Amino acid sequence: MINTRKAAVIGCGFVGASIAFSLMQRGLFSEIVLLDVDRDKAEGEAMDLSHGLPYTAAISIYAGDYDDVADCALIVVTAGANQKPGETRLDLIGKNVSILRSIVPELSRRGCEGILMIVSNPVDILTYAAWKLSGFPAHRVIGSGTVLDTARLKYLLGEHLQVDSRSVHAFVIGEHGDSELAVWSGANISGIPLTHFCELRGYFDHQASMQKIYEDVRDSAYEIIQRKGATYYGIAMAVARIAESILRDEHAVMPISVLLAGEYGLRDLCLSVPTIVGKNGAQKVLEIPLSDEEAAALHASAAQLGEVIAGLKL
Ligand code: 6V0
Repeated sequence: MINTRKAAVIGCGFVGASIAFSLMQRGLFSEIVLLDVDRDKAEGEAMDLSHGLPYTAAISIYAGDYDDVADCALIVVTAGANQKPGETRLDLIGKNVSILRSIVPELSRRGCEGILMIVSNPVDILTYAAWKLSGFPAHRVIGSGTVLDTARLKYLLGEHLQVDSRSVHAFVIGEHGDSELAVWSGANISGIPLTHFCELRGYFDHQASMQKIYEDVRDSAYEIIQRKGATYYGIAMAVARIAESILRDEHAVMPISVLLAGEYGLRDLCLSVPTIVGKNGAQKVLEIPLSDEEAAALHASAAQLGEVIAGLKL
């Protein structure tokens, strides 16, 4: 049986601890289990977070083991190595697939019925591996995907145009990584086509601006890691937002990483495309209109991920 008010975070490093903090602030769950191979780390984070409880809602946050995870409605996996300066996300595959192999069978063995959300990188590859290793239905295994990259795009466009980033409607799709793409053809500011809005603001150099903003989004993690060693607050808020849509069955449209089964002419790999997110996880993968150039970039991103997946022995 699922306890709809219970979540687990597996891996309590920078990202896992920040996610636990973010989930706690949103008050979505009444119980949060923290699990890490380094039990002391999980216990320390649980103690630290618990000391904030007098200022939030009544939540039980504790370090646990896989038996505690079994009935969770949401299981977030952040265990694994992070990028070191100069490393790409794809450089982490070997280490992180083997960590996933030690985690996912523990969940399957206990018949977990909650939504499994992968955050560790390379997130698309690990989401696919988690789906394969778990035997769970595909809609229950999702990755945080390009939800974070989409937030970065909205933020940078908001700054550029001096408009609230929540009024910016645009997606980053494809790999959460170097081959991702921005869907400029559908981007708009509360219904006003992007190029039209730019012109209202006195900007006419669309091509150059879009390229610069895309590169800044794509390279954000490298820039942050170079300065502070890791990225964690942005992803923590993105994960809490996905969790909220699952818990409240909101049917929000978000570019999570999902298994494709023919959408966009792609199959047997996970990558991010706009998807309706609700209590069953990925409720429906949406096929949005893409320009020819965007469709080609999505296929190139998929080809790169497909090659990596072909090399995995799952
Ligand atoms: P970190 O601070 O090194 O934390 C990793 C944690 O995982 C450590 O506490 C480890 O002890 C723990 N761990 C390792 N193996 C296991 C295991 N088998 N079971 C349980 N716990 C284990 O790394 P950080 O938190 O910075 O990053 C974690 C992962 O998130 C990395 O793969 C990052 O690349 C990835 N990120 C993904 C993002 C996204 O948008 N999807 C964004 C930022 C980071």
